[in-house]
Amino acid sequence: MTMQVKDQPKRAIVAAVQLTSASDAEFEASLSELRQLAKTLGFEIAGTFTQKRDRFDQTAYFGTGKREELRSLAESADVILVDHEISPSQARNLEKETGCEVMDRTMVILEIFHRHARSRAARAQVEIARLGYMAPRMREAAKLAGPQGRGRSGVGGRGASESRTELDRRKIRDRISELEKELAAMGAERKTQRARRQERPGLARVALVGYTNAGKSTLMRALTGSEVLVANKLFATLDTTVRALHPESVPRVLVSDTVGFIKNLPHGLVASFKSTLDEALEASLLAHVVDASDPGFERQLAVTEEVLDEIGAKDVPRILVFNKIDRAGDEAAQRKREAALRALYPKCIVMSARREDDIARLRETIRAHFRRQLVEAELFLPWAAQKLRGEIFASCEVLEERAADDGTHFRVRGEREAVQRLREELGKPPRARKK
Ligand SMILES: Nc1nc2c(ncn2[C@@H]2O[C@H](COP(=O)(O)OP(=O)(O)OP(=O)(O)O)[C@@H](O)[C@H]2O)c(=O)[nH]1
Ligand SMILES: [Mg+2]
Repeated sequence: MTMQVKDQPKRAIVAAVQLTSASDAEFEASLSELRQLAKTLGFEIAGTFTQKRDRFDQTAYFGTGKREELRSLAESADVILVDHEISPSQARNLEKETGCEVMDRTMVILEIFHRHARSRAARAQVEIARLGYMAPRMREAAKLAGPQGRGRSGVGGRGASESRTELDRRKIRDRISELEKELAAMGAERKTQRARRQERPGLARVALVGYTNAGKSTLMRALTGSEVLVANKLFATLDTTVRALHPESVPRVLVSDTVGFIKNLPHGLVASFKSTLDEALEASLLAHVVDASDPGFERQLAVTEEVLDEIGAKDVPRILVFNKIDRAGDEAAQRKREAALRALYPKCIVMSARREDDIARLRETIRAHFRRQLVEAELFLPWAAQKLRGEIFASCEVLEERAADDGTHFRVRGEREAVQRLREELGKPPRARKK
């Protein structure tokens, strides 16, 4: 099985069985998403091929008669992309009958992740998921190759092919455990980095989460002035990045950009990206970004909520951000969409990442959320402890400063923890104080 795409764009047929349980709208939305995924991989769409059925054909996904039809259509194509996860034998049979390479939805997504993974951790995570996906398919390939490769007499053939499969299986298992060890080591490293971040005053963290291509990285850029990758591709981002909200304020807010979600995200990927998302889970606020211009936004929203649930982030407070409103048609259409969204989700933000004012409003909403968690306090800084002055200014907003005979009185506003830490530091006898 090859997953290589040559320089010449490959021509792909997007193919799917519409089960009786799938509504037309749902089915269409899923197909158009698969087309997007295919384009992300650089395929040229040669056509769409569908069949209504009450279940998948066990042998080759489509029914026998329909496969005849597909065969003639397939003559002008290189790849058939199937919009479901199909079994290794269904894929092999479909390949044999059509002469095209067959990739199912899972494989397409895995391939995109594979190409977009940059960091060591993301690469290892994707490889684990790919190996997990490939293992049963290699067995299938070996089963088919077995009798031919060993001659039809069958003497020793079956045994030989089985032991080869066994060997491959062991190799895959070993490789997976090797990668898992690497990841565990990287996890430990990340933990220290994280701990270091936590030591710093101002723990306010917001994570941008949401469906792929919703505009998370674009918002990350706009909010933090950083140069993260933005692309009109699915799964452009595979690593979590963390930057400070810009311009800085009290408390200092850290923003993280995360990997996007998609319908039927392969399970291997959910598991492997959990650690990346852990970073996001430490956020005390989630900004759930949704593409307001997508007619299927409700499905996107539901998928994201499901995954958040799955990774244990159900109870993290969140703001719902409907982005890309500028793409929802002309001004009247935009206003109408906005009103509809507000009626459905009264507390949501409706915006466009292309509008400065909207970005400013989002920034302010995030700040306000964290400001609400601030406390006001009186601090007294004796002359002998002036070294801590810088720390007060760094971790709190100073509302008032009054000099007295024995030191300085401050009225400050800051995070409860930051104020508490300063209090403790100031309460210590001079020699025990942090230098
Ligand atoms: N018209 C319009 N386009 C936008 C807006 N926000 C983002 N985009 C575009 O949408 C595409 C995807 O944006 P990204 O920021 O990469 O999306 P993402 O959510 O990070 O996507 P993944 O990393 O793939 O999960 C890019 O082409 C952006 O330029 C917006 O408000 N309006
Ligand atoms: Mg992104």
